[in-house]
Amino acid sequence: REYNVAILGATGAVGMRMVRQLEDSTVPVKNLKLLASSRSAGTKIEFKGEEIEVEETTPDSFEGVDIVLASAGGGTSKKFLPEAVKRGAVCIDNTSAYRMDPDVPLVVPEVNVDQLANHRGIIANPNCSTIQMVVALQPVFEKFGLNQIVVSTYQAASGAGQSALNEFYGQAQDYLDGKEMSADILPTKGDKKHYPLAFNLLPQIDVFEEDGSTHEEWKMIHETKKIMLNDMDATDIKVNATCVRVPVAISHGESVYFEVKDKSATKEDIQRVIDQFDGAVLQDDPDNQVYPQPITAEGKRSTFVGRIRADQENPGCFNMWVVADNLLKGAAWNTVQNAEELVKRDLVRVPENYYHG
Ligand code: A2P
Ligand code: 11C
Repeated sequence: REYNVAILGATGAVGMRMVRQLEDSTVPVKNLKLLASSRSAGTKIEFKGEEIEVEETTPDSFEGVDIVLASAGGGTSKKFLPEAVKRGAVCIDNTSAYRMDPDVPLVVPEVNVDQLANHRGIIANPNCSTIQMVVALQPVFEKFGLNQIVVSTYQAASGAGQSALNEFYGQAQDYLDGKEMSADILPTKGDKKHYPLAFNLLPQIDVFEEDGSTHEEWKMIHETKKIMLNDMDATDIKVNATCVRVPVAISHGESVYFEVKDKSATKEDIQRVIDQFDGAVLQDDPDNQVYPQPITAEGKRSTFVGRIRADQENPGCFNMWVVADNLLKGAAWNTVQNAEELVKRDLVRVPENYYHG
């Protein structure tokens, strides 16, 4: 069987990569529709040697579509995905719009691919910083159990979209030219003040919650629990996050500190289970200065792990450093990978009790 696929947000930083990841995937594509807003209707994008014209999205755009890959912002997903499901399309949504909905599986294939079978028309793709952390931790969790996770992130500008990345490049250029840097987007479009990222660090990703955490930190806590424990409020694993935007274009870094249940686990055990896990690549050789870096992770589908150390003062506790391309494993690839898994499992169909919103 071949599938009619639509990419919603095809002109964005993630959408453009979805086109490339789909081109290089096992999903048999009969026809590809590229959807965006009226701003970019008429733009042409190449897919498998053919130029495809970008169309303005309307509810009827989804007529005859089997699979939708969406990354055009939460509001756009809320507006159009129920329309797509109603018309028989299975949607994989890279926005945060449906992630915490109990009727929507939140899937990282290496961790909880079985959840795909429960879909009712919408599958959610987690936040980029959550995805790479759970890929690195899942083999540890499976073998040794986990009590708690404390993570600090070093997140790239591209996580905030193509326009934020362009703003960051402009700031760097202005700084080097001796001009004053301006900021209109970062740290986040949704807040009142804006600060330059170039030659700076911004300890704010997304808006603030009442308790002083940012929404990005909230997502890392609750998405991790939903993916690893199938319950967004589970207390079996405690999660604590601090999220920071760093002046890097692509690939997020994370310093992850964790405590396992099985205190007999050694550093070598942790290295071995990560090394053997699909989707994770161990780059951990301090003698030869081998460790993951954003510039070497960029363009790759894997999650890279290194700097694994046992905390000498706390038995069963470890540090590690995790890097992945936030636009690929953190977004476009994880979405296309979910589509591949749906196809493999013959799950590209909308059930009768489909998602109504
Ligand atoms: P457009 O190019 O027409 O603005 P990014 O996350 O990199 O900023 O990209 C956002 C993506 O979402 C773009 O493809 C953008 O299209 C698309 N988009 C934004 N708003 C809408 C909308 N209301 N309807 C459809 N697509 C939208
Ligand atoms: C960032 N992690 O780096 C965000 C981007 O919930 O899908 C992804 C937001 C999301 O800004």
